[in-house]
Amino acid sequence: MFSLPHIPSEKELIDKSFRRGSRSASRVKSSRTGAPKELRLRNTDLARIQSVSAVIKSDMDKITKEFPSYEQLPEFYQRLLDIQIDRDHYKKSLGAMKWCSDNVSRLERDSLRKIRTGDKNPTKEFLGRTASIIKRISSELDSLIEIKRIIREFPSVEDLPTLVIVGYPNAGKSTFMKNLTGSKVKIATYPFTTKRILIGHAKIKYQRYQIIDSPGLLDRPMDKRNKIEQQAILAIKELADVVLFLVDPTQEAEPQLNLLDEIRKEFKQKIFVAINKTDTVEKEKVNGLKKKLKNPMEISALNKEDCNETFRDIFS
Ligand SMILES: Nc1nc2c(ncn2[C@@H]2O[C@H](COP(=O)(O)OP(=O)(O)OP(=O)(O)O)[C@@H](O)[C@H]2O)c(=O)[nH]1
Ligand SMILES: [Mg+2]
Repeated sequence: MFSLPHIPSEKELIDKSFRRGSRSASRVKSSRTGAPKELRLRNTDLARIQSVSAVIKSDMDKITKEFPSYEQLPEFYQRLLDIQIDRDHYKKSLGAMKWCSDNVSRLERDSLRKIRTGDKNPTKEFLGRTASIIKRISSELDSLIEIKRIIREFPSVEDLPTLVIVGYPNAGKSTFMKNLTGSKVKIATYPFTTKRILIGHAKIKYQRYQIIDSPGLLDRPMDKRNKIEQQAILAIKELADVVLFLVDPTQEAEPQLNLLDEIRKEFKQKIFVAINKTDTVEKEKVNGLKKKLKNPMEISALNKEDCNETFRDIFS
């Protein structure tokens, strides 16, 4: 979706640029120009400094130019990033790349001038100061590596009628998603298996629909919700045309009903409710739950046909 430049770590950048510097220096040193020794040594230092600097500037400038700025991201992705990182930190980290490039350029200019005017040889000092400039941006490089990982995992949202599947952890959301859309989502018996918004597609005749598997939500206040749950809230808020709320009859009913109430109050989209796992619980239990819900569907997400039918009911 976005082509993102390589972000080196502090160590990688120092190693890479210094290695390139050494290589250029030895090339000049061993070249048979017939020039006097002193001149050759001077050219060796020039070559080393210029190469080190070129590598750093090229990496930093590429990041500054190609890494999307926060403002360039579509709004939904900004919100998704907001959940996971501090946006000021994002801006500051990108700014640090330019700071590094500018400082290395300045240092290079000063050092080259010293070499040409025959002042005290500045090579060692140049290398030491360059390394400390890079060390100064170490945590910003790490942040950008993390931001890049997040951006790469962005779901690719399309402008299609969209169903968001929500519910308690372990309710069977991903199982439903997998059987409806064929997406290879992870399913497991432990809660919070799904950690981010995942997108799949299903069709009715020629119309494509976007189906979103969201992380589990717990019944607790919004400001207590973790980053994983917040993504589920964002999916409802920003992407859902309709919501499918799965109730898990093998788990305690009350917190799930509270959660359903909250979602009904908080969002204006139509919420469909299905009692899942009806293949595994007693009929009385399902009937007990049914009394507390208005006309819920009864399904087993393990059964593909149930998933297809639920989907068609929702969009009919
Ligand atoms: N018997 C039965 N088991 C089900 C059904 N649906 C899901 N499961 C099982 O319930 C467990 C949790 O399923 P998931 O699909 O991972 O649940 P989830 O809601 O995506 O869970 P999180 O991602 O952690 O929120 C798995 O062991 C599934 O096999 C069902 O209809 N019947
Ligand atoms: Mg899941």
